[in-house]
Amino acid sequence: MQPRILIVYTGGTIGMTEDLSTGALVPFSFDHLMKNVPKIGRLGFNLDHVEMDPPIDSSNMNPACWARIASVIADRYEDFDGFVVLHGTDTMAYTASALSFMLSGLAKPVVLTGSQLPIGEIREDGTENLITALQIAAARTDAGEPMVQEVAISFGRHLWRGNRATKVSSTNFGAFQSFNYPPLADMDLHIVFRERLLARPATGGTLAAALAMDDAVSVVFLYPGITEAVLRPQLESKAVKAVVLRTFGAGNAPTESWFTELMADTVRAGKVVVNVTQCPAGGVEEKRYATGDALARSGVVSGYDMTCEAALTKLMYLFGQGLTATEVAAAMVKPLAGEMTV
Ligand code: ASN
Repeated sequence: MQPRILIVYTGGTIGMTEDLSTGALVPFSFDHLMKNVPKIGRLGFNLDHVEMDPPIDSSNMNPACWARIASVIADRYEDFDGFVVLHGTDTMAYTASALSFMLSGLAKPVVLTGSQLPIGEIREDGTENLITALQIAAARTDAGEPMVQEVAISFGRHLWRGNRATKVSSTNFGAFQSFNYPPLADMDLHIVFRERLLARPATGGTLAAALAMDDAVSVVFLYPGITEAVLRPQLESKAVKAVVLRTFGAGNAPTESWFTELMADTVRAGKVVVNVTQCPAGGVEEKRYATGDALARSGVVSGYDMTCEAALTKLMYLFGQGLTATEVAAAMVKPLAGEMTV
């Protein structure tokens, strides 16, 4: 039987054209995109599509759009073997992370891809990325099971776990990297899957889509010279229930008393502070330095080796589930969808 794949088109460079009045790239229709990939028919797949109206540059992505993508996948889950989400690269890692939490029990591929140059230009990476993503979504194991049973990003020469990936280049055709988890597949002459690295749902897994995401979450990036006057209003804001604290190195932060007291005050006020390193690779080891230990003692929880994208969307998801701050803090240190190594 032909593989049945649903393409969810959200926008991004892959489907953009030039605005003749400004020369800037703007999102364009799915029909335009398809007209420029005539060889897609040669795959012999049974394709259908859903188009976000209007298609967007992914800088405009938000939790409401994530809920739309997740509900499309959940509503049509039984009708398709796999799902390809076409998405701008700028925030693709956030969407992949969010979907990985929102779609629990996933046992089919959800493959995000996009491109650095629009399909239809003379030189571009979109055609290959789209065709490869479709082939990955259709791939099966020897036992006939879907090869990929998680949310992944297929881009350039690699397939990445979605909630481990991060955008590393605005120009390179290999726009994504996952520093703390190896590629799930390498795409050269052949698509070679690393099967032992692929996630599998817990036994009896049935898909459950959680669409509520709580956006009362923020990111604070530390730097030498940060002051209490700058930081305290951000952490005391009533609009914020939780903060991803981007720390130095192995999870270190200043030990000046104003800082450690502010962290303790924030946690005492019932907020969740998650320690995630600014380093692209490696993670938080709280007890390695006194400067990290001080944070842990003030009640800040470790984000281990999570990306910022994963930590932020995990907080949104957990608060969206209606959990209390104590419950969220406890859940943050446990892997939900392969996003961390504890
Ligand atoms: N600005 C574009 C987007 O994220 C970038 C891209 O897709 N390459 O929608």
